[in-house]
Amino acid sequence: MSTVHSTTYSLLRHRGMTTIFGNPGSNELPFLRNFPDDFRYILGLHEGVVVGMADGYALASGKPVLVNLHAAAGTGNAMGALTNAWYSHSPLVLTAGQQARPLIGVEAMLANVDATQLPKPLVKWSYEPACPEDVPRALSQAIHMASLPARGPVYVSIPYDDWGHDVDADAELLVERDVQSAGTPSSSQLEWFKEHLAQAKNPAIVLGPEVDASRANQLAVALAERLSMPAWVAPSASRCPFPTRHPCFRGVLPAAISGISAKLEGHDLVLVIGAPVFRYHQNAPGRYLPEGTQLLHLTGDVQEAARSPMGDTLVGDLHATLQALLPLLEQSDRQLPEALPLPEPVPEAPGRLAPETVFDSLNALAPEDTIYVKESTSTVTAFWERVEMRHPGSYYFPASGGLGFGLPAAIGVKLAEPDRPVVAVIGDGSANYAISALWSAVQYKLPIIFIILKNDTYGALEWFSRMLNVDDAPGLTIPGMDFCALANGYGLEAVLAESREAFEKALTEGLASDKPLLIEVPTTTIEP
Ligand code: TPP
Repeated sequence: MSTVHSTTYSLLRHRGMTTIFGNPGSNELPFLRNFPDDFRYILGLHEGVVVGMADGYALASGKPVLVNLHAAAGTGNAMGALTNAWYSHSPLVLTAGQQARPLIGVEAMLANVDATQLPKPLVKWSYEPACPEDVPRALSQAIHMASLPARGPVYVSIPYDDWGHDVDADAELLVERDVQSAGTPSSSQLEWFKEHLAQAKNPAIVLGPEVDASRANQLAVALAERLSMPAWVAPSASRCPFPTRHPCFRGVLPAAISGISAKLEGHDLVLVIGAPVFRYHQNAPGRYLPEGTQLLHLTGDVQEAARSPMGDTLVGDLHATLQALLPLLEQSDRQLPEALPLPEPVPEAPGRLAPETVFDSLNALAPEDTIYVKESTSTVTAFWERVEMRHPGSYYFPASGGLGFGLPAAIGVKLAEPDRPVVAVIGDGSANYAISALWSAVQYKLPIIFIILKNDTYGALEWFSRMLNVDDAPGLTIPGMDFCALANGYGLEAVLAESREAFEKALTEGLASDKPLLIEVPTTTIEP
């Protein structure tokens, strides 16, 4: 007879979800009993790390991922990381072990009271099965909910006495169920889109993370070339949707209303693909768009579509829509934009390295298919200018700005993409939100290079404090940390690189190694 336990593992196996990220407690042990040989369990030492690793894995693999958390406390620890997973549309199937059913009502230790409320509003769906026999069906629903557009995290709370229950033969029907979505626009919708584009005299294109997630990068390039448009990356970029040395590439739009308006001045049409309109950050009010500019938007997310303050939106599958649209568009006779000039090296001075110098070395030495996981907030602009990214899936940044993503996400990315080099570029502030991820990198023998840019400050906050005229805020400097010692404490090799030569030597050795390496680089502070 099949049980909740055996049916669940069959379901996960059938969906290819054999890598499970977790941090266990007593409520989760019955699920982990007889853990099958064809599954792997990736342990994180804190639930922020667990969700960060799972997020990285889901982003790089494009597949739903099972996460096993411990009751309410584990869920609470995971919530910060969940802000990023929510905004990056990561299909995380979060499960949390619940107390045994008879003990929930009396609020025994580890009862997750009102469990389904706890992760809201950072999940698409939250559920606790009403009876043990419903657990496999609930997990099947969770997997499909997470995977269907717009993708996102879901949550299922499972009482631990459910796992041993028998299920009837029909539970097997769940295992092979397939649920698909289709989203190609109608011919009149395509015609409408085409007409707007054909009439534009000076269009620009703005590309968001969904382009990279749906692997529509080459279609975006073809569209930019077809209409000879400058191509911007949408503000607060969490992925790289467009090759950064392409002649059309213009960089990342600023994350402010007035800043975006200024950059888009002169364009009669702005076509936004696969991004919210827009993901602002600084409060710099102004007109949303320059006078006379029209905005056309394509997204797979109904919420993004509905909440935009301006423009006309088509909700559909990005890849399928672009594929259908391209053959309808004639080649523009406008001149292709000229490629941005390469940035000059910054003069080298004794003392700390400039982050720009670190990025120039990285750009020169890292293989072209390197995947960068970036979480150093003051160096975002410099990084985009200096490090070339050509291939889909080359860049991941916390999608909600919640720190603690970078170190664990790099681990998840490397587990999903073992054949590509993975370099994590992390600020000294950011690194501390999830420092125990280093342990997982060592234990699972993942050759990742962790570069810690140590400027001894919360650099981006120092910049913000100038913007907001707050010149007396405490708590913005973070001196006195030894990242090599921290790394060694988790069993990781580490190098302190205090010159360009030392950094390049360590990087070269790290790239050739089959073990993780941390490189601590004392750096100057720069403007974001
Ligand atoms: N807590 C979380 C979980 N997320 C945040 N974004 C912040 C606090 C606020 N915050 C934004 S940027 C920043 C902080 C603390 C500084 C990060 O410092 P660091 O990683 O050293 O990067 P730098 O800005 O110096 O490049």
